[in-house]
Amino acid sequence: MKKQKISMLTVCCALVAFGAFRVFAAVTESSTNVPLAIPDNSSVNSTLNFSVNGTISDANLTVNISHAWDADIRLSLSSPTVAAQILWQNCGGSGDNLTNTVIDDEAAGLAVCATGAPFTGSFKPTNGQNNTGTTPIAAPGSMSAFNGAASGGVWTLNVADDSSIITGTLNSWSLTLDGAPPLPVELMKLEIS
Ligand SMILES: [Ca+2]
Ligand SMILES: [Ca+2]
Ligand SMILES: [Ca+2]
Repeated sequence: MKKQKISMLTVCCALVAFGAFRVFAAVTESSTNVPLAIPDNSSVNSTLNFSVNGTISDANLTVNISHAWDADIRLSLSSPTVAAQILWQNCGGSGDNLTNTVIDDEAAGLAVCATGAPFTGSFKPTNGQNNTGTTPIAAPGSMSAFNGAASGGVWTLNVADDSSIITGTLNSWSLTLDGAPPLPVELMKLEIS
């Protein structure tokens, strides 16, 4: 009887550990709603249906954009329950593209916003500080605004172009979401009894 209890506990622990690993390690999912043209002096919405649901403890956004005048680009991200956060604006001057650009509150900020294209690496949300006077600067949002919210459902990335003549393409984007491992209810009951 004791042996049975111990082996039951082992199974429970293994299931809990497996469940935690399977569902709540950081999960990356990519938008299938790409590529999309970024219209001149306008914007486009791309969606990503995040299939794994949990409570977010950290959210990072990765984008790949072709654009021959980066200062035109403004990125805003909204989750199923969190309003749009402006994450990138007015950076890169006449430089080209955002290539594997990760927007991460835990990364360092850009020392200079006007240069640095194609911004490969991880950066805090930008505040467009070097473009003052040419374009309205909106209050920057944050990726941590998504912390505590549910991960599952349709997220929307709005890619805006704020100046005429040069256009671009949203090639791809993905979300990497992490969350605390909850214990499945049935396993908790077994452990208590
Ligand atoms: Ca601009
Ligand atoms: Ca982060
Ligand atoms: Ca443009």
